[in-house]
Amino acid sequence: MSNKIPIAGDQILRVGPVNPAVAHVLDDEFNARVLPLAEQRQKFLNEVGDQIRIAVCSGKIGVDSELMQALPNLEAIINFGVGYDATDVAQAQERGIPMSNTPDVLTDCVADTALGLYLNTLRRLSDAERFVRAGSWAAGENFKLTTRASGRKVGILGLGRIGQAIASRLLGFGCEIHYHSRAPKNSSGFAYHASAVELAEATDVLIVAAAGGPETAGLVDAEVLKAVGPDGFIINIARGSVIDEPALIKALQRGVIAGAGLDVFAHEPHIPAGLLELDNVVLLPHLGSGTVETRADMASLTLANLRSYLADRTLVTPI
Ligand code: 8YV
Repeated sequence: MSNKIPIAGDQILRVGPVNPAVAHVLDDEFNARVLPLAEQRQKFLNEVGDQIRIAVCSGKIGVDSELMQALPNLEAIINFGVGYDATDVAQAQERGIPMSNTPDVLTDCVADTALGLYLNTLRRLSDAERFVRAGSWAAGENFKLTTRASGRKVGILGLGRIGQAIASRLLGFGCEIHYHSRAPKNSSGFAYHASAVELAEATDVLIVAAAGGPETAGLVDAEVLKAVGPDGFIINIARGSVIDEPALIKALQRGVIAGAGLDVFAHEPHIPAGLLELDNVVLLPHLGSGTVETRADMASLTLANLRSYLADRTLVTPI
């Protein structure tokens, strides 16, 4: 049960580096506590863990199960980012701890990134630039022919806000949109498939836009990859956990699928050597929402949630 006893700045905990604008306000205005690095963490939690009432974290470093257990008086979790799979949501729900995220403000930028990856992967733009920089074009070689990106059948795995924004962009490229979600969204007008395998079988490119977390972990497995097929591609702007990464590497190495465009990975910022070695893969450093404008909007929304909780124990964008 949350209570109305005023929350002091040092009862707020900053978990992980978070966005600089958010960190600045937490440090300067609230004098919030900062969760120390691993070596000093236990001592810190033993000393002040029971004083913490609000945790501010990010989609990359959340309030995991162990940390949440060490915060017995935690009342609210404020997450920078739309995805919150780094936080133990089940424990938070069990303990009645509300959580906010930053939906909507990043939808366009993440969808733009998906389109960038889509075009880059099918037309091999990064590979072509490497070819130019290596002097191969100047030496008289021709770059290999690539795959047409317009007018394809594209499957969106997870037709939430971001999935829909990707779909509407692809319509501009004359693509036919198919999708799989937990439930059909008939109002979308797109073709629904009952499983990820059926979606992959029906389409040329599979775009992963499903939320991360236990429900979607490994959803794109060896069977789905086989259904994508040797002329098919995968794009992932969601979470690395949604794809079985070792199975993806094998599929790329053995020509089970034609290529992949990835902004997210299972153990960021680690990218397996098996992916780094391949040139039919486009690799990005989880930059989906990373524009000046969108990060500023995400920071504002994160702080609006914090201030709202401090003022009257409500959240502007609860999950
Ligand atoms: C965030 C993201 O920038 O919002 C999300 O879920 O994946 C990114 O766009 C990141 O999580 C912030 O830490």
